[in-house]
Amino acid sequence: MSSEQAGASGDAPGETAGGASNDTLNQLAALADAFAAEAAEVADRPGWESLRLAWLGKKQGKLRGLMGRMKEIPPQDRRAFGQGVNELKGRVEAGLEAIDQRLTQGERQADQDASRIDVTLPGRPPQLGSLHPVTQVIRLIEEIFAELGYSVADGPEIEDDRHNFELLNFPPEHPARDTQDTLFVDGGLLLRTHTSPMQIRTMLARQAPPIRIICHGRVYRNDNDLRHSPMFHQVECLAIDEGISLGDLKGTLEAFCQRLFSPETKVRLRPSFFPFTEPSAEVDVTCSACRGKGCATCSNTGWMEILGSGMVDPRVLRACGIDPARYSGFAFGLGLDRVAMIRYGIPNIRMLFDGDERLLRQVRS
Ligand code: 2U9
Repeated sequence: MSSEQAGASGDAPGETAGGASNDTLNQLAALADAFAAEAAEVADRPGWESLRLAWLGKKQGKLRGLMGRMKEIPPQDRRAFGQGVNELKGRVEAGLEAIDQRLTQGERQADQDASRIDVTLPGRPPQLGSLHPVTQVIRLIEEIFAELGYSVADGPEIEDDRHNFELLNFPPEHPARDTQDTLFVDGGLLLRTHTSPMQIRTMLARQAPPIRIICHGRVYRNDNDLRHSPMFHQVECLAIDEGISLGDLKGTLEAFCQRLFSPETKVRLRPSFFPFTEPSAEVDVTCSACRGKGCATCSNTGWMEILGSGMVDPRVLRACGIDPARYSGFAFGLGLDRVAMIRYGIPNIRMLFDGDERLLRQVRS
């Protein structure tokens, strides 16, 4: 009800159909306009609540005040006044309801906007696993030897004295059999101290050379200090055929080390002794960290001592059923953990076996 509506009743001036004076009804119409104007300003819930209290509030609501004025209205106008007030109340209630709906709709929309999934955002990448540095090194070594025509042989980690020592020409009193060096298990068995028994088993099982194999895996020694772990990893290479010479050993070592480290890598042999090879040699390679200049990895020598090698002792060949008059062979071995530490700059062997995932993230290939 606007002021024009209130005045457009067509009744006699100053009177309405119900008999209320125009002044009173004009006041109601002005209130309706005032409500409409205030309602248009409401932008949020607190504003809506203030408007409701101002108009419908039990203590200070404008409509309650109007009803309180009923006594001042002449009796003949009361009906029309009551109707007018009711109509205004209806408008106020409907107006408040409309604002409530508008606010609710806005709130729902805001909720939806806040929880909307942005399908254009990049997804979270899945956490990828990675291979342990020692596994990465052994995979590379397997690949290098596969290219050279070698296959991979396997064998048990729990061995007997015969395969681990006797057939490898360790004399009965050799100190490697001491409990200070070897970890024994029940039944006179032991944890293999090197990967060589796998070659012994391969030779015993095979009909005749040529043999070109590598063997790798865990080996165990009764050693536990800052530089040694009771379990570590080795790989060994064995080639047996007619006419195999020390030159073949050196050529294979060079080809292998240049693929494992870098094409510029140089190899040098120093005389040594192992029960299972004769002659035997320690093998040094130019330091891959400093390229031979001298650094902490090579103790400032420019060379890294990483392999042992030699021509397979004829007694080992004979013990495994291979005629040393017809066949000869070379063998060499190296520690995989040492290579992984050099390759990935890992300062302490413990870090390889601690199971700390941060190491794996740093050496992800
Ligand atoms: C057979 C005959 C000979 C394998 C060899 C070495 C020399 C050697 C060490 C290097 C570092 C082990 O991890 S390490 O401590 N290895 O020095 N290994 S010759 O000789 C064999 C193997 C099997 C039947």
